[in-house]
Amino acid sequence: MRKKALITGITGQDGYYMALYLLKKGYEVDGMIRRKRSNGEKINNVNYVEGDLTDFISLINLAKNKYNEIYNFAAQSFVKLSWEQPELTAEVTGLGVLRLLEAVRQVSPKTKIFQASSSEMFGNSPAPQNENTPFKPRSPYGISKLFAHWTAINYRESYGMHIGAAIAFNHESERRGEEFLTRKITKAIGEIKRGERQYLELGNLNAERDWGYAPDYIEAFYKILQKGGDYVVATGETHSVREFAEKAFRIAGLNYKKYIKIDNKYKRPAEVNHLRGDISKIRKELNWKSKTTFNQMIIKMVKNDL
Ligand code: NDP
Ligand code: GDR
Repeated sequence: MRKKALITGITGQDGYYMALYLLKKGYEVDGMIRRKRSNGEKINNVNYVEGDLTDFISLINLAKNKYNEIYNFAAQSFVKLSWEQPELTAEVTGLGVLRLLEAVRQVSPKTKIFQASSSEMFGNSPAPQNENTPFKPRSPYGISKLFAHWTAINYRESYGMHIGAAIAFNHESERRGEEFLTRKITKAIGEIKRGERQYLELGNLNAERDWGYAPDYIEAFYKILQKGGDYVVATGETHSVREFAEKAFRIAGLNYKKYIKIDNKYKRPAEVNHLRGDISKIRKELNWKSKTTFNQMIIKMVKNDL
């Protein structure tokens, strides 16, 4: 019999790639959306179902479908916004996960659940960060993700539920939301090239991130769910915001220094300065490492937006 999976956050970057991945493996895929819209982009062969992480009743009703697997990508995922909307962020990104786990526990406790945890939970803990690095989140988003992460661990330990969590470092793609740094840059490059804008305003250029390519990470997420447990998913390399901008503009034949202006409104009240994942565990236990290099990823993203 075909396995049946539910993907929350299907309208986001990771939900999209996970849907394609599971369909290719022969799964029956339900995608949770907040509200059905006739004009929204639809993925062929995904069955869209309504639900919201802030609404327990909708989650209970969905859990009654007794999915083999649930991939939880839904979240208020934009770190900067989490200072402006901390309560909403805690409600969705934190408590939302508790609701989902509890709904599954009550009506379908054998369902395997994947939780998308985040390197933002590490804050400024020294790099390289691995599964044993202390969590010191520095944003309402990071705090909410940490609540969700510990709740997932607690449901595993208290009720024996099968839960896999990726402590995922930044991953990007042509489908990355336009508010996030990498896509904001590549989209602006396209607009500058077409003469639609003259410059790009950014915040802190010195922050360093371990940026990987989202489609590579989907395979890791799938493997993590099959096995259960907590795994760092990263590339093991770090680059600064400045370096990303410099490379991306150069690929388009431009010098970033001529186009970037600093606007303090894009700076955060507290920054996570340096993230670099230690992927020893996932490499050894699940035989996974990312394939696409930093340069290859930037080229794909810039070309897509030109
Ligand atoms: P996106 O921001 O692209 O997608 C977020 C998704 O969550 C959207 O589909 C959105 O739906 C949905 N959503 C928001 N609020 C609710 C709600 N109340 N109920 C149900 N759905 C909701 O995120 P990504 O694809 O980039 O990331 C996927 C997950 O992985 C997120 O949980 C994120 O925090 C986490 N993560 C991401 C990393 C990354 O680098 N991309 C790294 C580490 C963790 P709608 O269209 O209706 O708004
Ligand atoms: P991040 O991603 O906060 O790491 O969270 P984002 O792309 O928003 O920021 C990356 C770094 O770039 C700096 N920065 C800017 N960021 C944005 N968005 N816009 C700007 O203008 C700008 N200028 C500089 C930021 O300060 C930061 O240091 C992402 C999300 O996907 C989370 O959901 C996920 O959990 C983490 O990655 C891991």
